[in-house]
Amino acid sequence: MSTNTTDWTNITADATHVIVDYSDGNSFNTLINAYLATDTIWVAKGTYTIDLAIALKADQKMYGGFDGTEISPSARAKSDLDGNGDVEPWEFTNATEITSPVSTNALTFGINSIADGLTFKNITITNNATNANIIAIFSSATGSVLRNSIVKDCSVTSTVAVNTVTASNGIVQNCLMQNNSLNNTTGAGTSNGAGLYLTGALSRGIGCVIRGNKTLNLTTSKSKGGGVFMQSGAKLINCVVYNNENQGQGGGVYVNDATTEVINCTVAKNKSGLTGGGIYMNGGGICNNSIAWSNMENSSSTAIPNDVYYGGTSAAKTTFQNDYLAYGLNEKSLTVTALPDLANCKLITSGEFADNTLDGITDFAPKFKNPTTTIGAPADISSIQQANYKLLTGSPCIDFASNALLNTLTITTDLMTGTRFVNTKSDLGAYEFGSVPTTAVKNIKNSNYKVFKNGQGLVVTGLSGENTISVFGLNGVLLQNISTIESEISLPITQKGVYVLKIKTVSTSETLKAIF
Ligand SMILES: [Ca+2]
Ligand SMILES: [Ca+2]
Ligand SMILES: [Ca+2]
Repeated sequence: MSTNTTDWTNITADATHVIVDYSDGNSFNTLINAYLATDTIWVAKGTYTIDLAIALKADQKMYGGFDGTEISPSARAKSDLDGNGDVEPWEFTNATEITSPVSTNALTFGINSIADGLTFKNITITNNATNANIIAIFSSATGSVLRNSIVKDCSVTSTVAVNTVTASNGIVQNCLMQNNSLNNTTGAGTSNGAGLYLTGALSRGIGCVIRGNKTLNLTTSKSKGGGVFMQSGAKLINCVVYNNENQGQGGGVYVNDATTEVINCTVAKNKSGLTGGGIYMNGGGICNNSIAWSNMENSSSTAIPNDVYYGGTSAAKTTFQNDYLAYGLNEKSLTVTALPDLANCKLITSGEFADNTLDGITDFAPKFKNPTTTIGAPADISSIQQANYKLLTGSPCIDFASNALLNTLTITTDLMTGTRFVNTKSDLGAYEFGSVPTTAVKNIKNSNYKVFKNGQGLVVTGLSGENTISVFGLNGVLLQNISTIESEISLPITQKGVYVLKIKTVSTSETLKAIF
C-alpha cells in the first residue's frame, strides 16, 4: 500500500494472506513480480510509479481502488468523480493510480488474468521502434480481462505501429479511455484506435466510455479510428464513443472487415480527417442497435456532417439493423457493388439536427441528457467530461432496438450494468432508459459514512459512537430503524431501488441516498 493509506485493518496476515507496506523501499515492479501465478493482489489507493510493465502472470488477479478497510472488492467505494451525474463502474473514490516517468508499456496479461480498478495516467511512450502499447492483452493471453479501469492522458509516439489499449482476443469491460493520443512520426506504420484497438474473434469492448482521444500519422490515411479500431471478429458492445478525432477514416469507430460488429453503441461528436466522421465500415461488418449523431468529417476545406460511411476496400455487404443514423449513409467508394442491408433503421438525411428537440417540427433529435457542444477532441478534456449520453424522456431511440440481436449475444445489461429491456423493448445506444444499476451505490454527498451493497444487503461503514439509522423508501415510508454502537452495520435490504438513509448520533444528523 502507498504511504497515504492506513493499515489494512480488516485482513489478518496469515499463511494465505500477506500485507505489504509499499513504503518500505520496494520498487513496485519488484514487489508485483514477486507474486505467484494464481495470486490475488489488492492494491490500496495512492500513486504507484513503475519503471517497466506490470506483467500479470497466468490466473493472477489485481484489484485496485481500496481505502484499506474493505473486506471484499465489492465493498470498494465509488463516486461521481467526473461530475456527469452517474457513478460509473470505473469511478473508485480511492483511486489506485499507476504512472511512469520512463517510456514503458504499463500492463500486460497472462492467460486468464484480470486487472480491475486501476487507473493508468500520464504514461508516455516515446520514439519506440517496436509495436508499442500502454496496455496490451496479447492473443496468447486468452481469457484475460481489463475491467473497471481508466486509461487517461497517455501518449504513444513511434516509428512503427502504435496503440494505447490493445485487446487481441481479450476483453475490455467497463473502462474509461480518455484523452490518449497516438502519433506515428514517420508514416511507416499505423496509428489506429487511440482509445481502444480490438482484434480477434474473442476480443470485446463492453460498456466502455471512449472520449477525447486522438490519432496522428505522417501518412494521414494510416490514422484510422480516432476512438476505436476493430477487426477480425471483434465486437464493441454498449459503448459510448464521443469527441474523438483522427486524420484518416472513422473519427469515432473504424470497422475493418466483414466479421466485426458494433452493437448498442452511441457514437457522437467525433471528427475525422477523411470520410466516416462517426463510424467507418470498411467493406462489410455489422452495425446494430446503435446511434450515430453529430459527427463530422473534414476532408474538404470545411468540415461537413458525416456520421456513417460504408464501403471501402472490399465489396462485402455491410449490415445496418435498428440504427438511428443522422445524415443517412455516405458511400463514395467505387469498389462497392452491394448496397447494405438496412433493416428497421431510421436514416435522417434532411431536417434539423440539433441534439435536443427545438419545436418538434422537422427536428429528429435523439434527445441526449447532456451532450457535448463541440466536435472532435478538445484541447481541454475537462470541457467534455461532464457530458452524458443517456436518453431523455421522449427520445425516438427508446424502445427502438432489436431484443433478438441482444439475446443472440446474451447481452442483458446496459453500460451502467442496469437491466436491458425496460418497457419490454431495448433502447438504442449504450444506455437503457429507466434502468437502475445492479451494483453501483451512490451517496448524494461526500460523507464520512460509506454505503455499499453486498450479498447480505446494504452496508454502512464509518460509524462511531451510538448511531440510529433510519431507512426510508422514496415514498417516505420508514422501512427500518436500527440503533448500533458498532462501526459497521449490515441492513438486510436486498430489493433494488432508491433509499434514503438518515444516520443520527447524539449530536449530528446526516441524510444519504442509496441507489442500487
Ligand atoms: Ca461519473
Ligand atoms: Ca424544428
Ligand atoms: Ca426500453
